[in-house]
Amino acid sequence: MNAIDPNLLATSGTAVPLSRAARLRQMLLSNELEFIMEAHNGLSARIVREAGFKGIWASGLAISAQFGVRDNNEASWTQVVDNLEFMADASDLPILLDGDTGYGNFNNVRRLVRKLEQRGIAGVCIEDKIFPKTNSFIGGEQQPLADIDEFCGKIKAGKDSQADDNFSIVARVEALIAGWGMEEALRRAEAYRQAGADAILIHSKLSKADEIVTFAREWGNRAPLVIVPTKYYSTPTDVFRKAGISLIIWANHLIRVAASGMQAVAKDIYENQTLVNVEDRIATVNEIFRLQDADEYSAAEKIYLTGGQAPGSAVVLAAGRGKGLEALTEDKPKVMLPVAGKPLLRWLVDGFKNQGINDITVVGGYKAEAIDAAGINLVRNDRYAETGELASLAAAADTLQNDTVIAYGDLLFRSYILRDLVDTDAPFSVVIDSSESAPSNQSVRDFAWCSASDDRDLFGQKVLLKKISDDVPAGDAPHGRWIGLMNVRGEGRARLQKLLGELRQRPDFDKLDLPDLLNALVAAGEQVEVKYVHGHWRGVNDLDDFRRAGDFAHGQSPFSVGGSDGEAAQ
Ligand code: SPV
Ligand code: MG
Repeated sequence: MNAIDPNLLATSGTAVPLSRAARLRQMLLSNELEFIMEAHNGLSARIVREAGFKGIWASGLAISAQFGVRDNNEASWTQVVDNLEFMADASDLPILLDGDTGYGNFNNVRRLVRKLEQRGIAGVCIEDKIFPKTNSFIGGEQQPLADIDEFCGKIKAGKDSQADDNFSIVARVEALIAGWGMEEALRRAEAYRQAGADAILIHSKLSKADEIVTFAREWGNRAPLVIVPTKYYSTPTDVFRKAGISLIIWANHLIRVAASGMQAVAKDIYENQTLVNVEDRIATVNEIFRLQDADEYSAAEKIYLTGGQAPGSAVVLAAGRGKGLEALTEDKPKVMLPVAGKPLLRWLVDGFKNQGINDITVVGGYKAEAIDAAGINLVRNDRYAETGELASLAAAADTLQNDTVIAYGDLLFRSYILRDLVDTDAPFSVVIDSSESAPSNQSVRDFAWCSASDDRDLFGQKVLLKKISDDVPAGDAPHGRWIGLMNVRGEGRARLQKLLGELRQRPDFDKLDLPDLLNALVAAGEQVEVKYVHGHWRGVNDLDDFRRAGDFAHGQSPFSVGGSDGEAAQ
C-alpha cells in the first residue's frame, strides 16, 4: 500500500488537500504527540515549514518582540492580524494564533474569529486573564484571572461565530501560574471544555513538569491537552507522550535565536568595521532570495511583464584585444577603449538597457579583468587567444534562455537599429548596412549577400540572408555588410543551440566566427531575415574607426551639436 500523506483526505478515491483548520484539528485529535513551532513573521513561518513542522504557533511574545514592543497588547490586534497575513502567505501550514485574552470581551472575540478565518488562520488560543495582559512569565502569580463565566462566554461567542467547523478555539488555563492551585485549574478547564473549547492549554512556569503531568492524569483525556514546555524544557519529550498530551508548542525559540544571531553579528561588525568575520557564518543573500521565492517571481515576470514574451537578453562578444589598436590596448580590451567619455562597451550596454534588455552577458578574454562589469554578467573565454567568436559565444550558452541579441562588442549604433531588430518576429534576423556594398577598406569584413537588394522605397520587404563572406568575388557585388548584430527569437533559440552543438564537433570549431554560424544556419535551411539599414552605426576595427567613433558617439549624446551620425557612417 502506498503511504498516505496525512495532509490529504481520501474522498471517493481522490485525494483532496485538507484545509489548514482541518489539519490543526487533526493534530489536536490524533493519538500521536504533535508539535508546532513558533514563528513571528513571514520568513520565520517559511523556515518552520521547511524544517518539517506540521503547524505554527503565532506567539504573542515573539510577534510583539519582532515589532520591538512589549507583550502587553501594545501591538493592536489588527496589527497582529496583518502580520498573520504575511505568515499565512509565506507558509501553507496551519497557524494557531496566540490570541492573548481575545483583545476585549466576547464581542471582540467574535470579530477576531471572523477576521482570522478570512486570513486562513486555523485556530486561536485565548487565555483566562484580563485585557491588557502581561506575559505569564513576568510576575504571573500576581496576575488576576478572568471570571470563569465571562471567559466561557468568550469561548461560546467565538465558537458561534466561526464559519468553518474545523476552526479551533484552544482555552488556556492560567490558574497554575497565578497560584490558584490544581483544583481551580481543573475546574476552569472543565468549564471551558463545556463552553465548547476544542482543546485546553495548561500552562506552567515551573522548571519541572510535575504539575503538568498531574493535571494530565486528573484530566484523563476529556479534551485534547496542549502544553508549552518553555520553563520545564529539560523534561524528556517521552514523558509528555506517556502523559497523553496532544500538542507541544515550542513557543519562542526562533525569536530568541534571531535575537542572539543579530546581537552577535551586529557587535562583530561594529567592533571590527569589516564584514569579513561574519560573511561565512550567516545566510547568503541568495539563501534569502530563495526563502522569498525569488525564482517564482522571475518565472512570472517572463510570462506577464512583456506581453507574453520573455524579456530579452544579449550576448556581447568582447574577448579580443583589437587588431591595429595594440598601442591603445596594452592594459584593456578593445571594448574598454573610451569613446566620447565612456568605454565602447558602456555605449552598447546602455543601448541594450534603453531597449529593456537588462540581462546582458559579456564574454571577455583578453584583459577581461579590466572590463567594467557593472550591470552585466561577465563570463570568460579563457582560450580567447586560440579561438574564434563561436567559442566565445559557447561560453555564454546559458544565456540563450530568452530571446537574445548577439552583438560584437565594438559597435555603436542609433537606437532604432536595435529596436527594429528586436521587434522582428523571425527566429533569426541580422542587420545589414546596404550603404556598404563595395569593399573600400582592407579591415572591413562581413559582406552580405541577400535574396534582394535594399529597395528603400519598399519599406518592410522580406529579405533573407544568403551568405556572409570577407571575400568579394569579381562581378558579384554584395548587398551590404553585416554590422555585427543578430537576433535569435522563440524557437530559433533551440535550433541555434543545436547547430552550435554540431559545429562544436567540427575539428575547426576553434577557428569559427559568427559569420560561420550565420552561413551554417542558412545552409541548414533556416531563414535568416535581413533588416536593412543605411549607415547610422560604426564598428571599431582600427585606429581610423576609433578616431571617427568619437564623433559618432557625440552625435548620440543628449543636446550634442554637430554630431556626424546623420550621414551614412563608415
Ligand atoms: C507566547 O508565546 O506568547 C505565549 C507562551 O503566550 S508563553 O510566553 O510561554 O506564555
Ligand atoms: Mg503569549
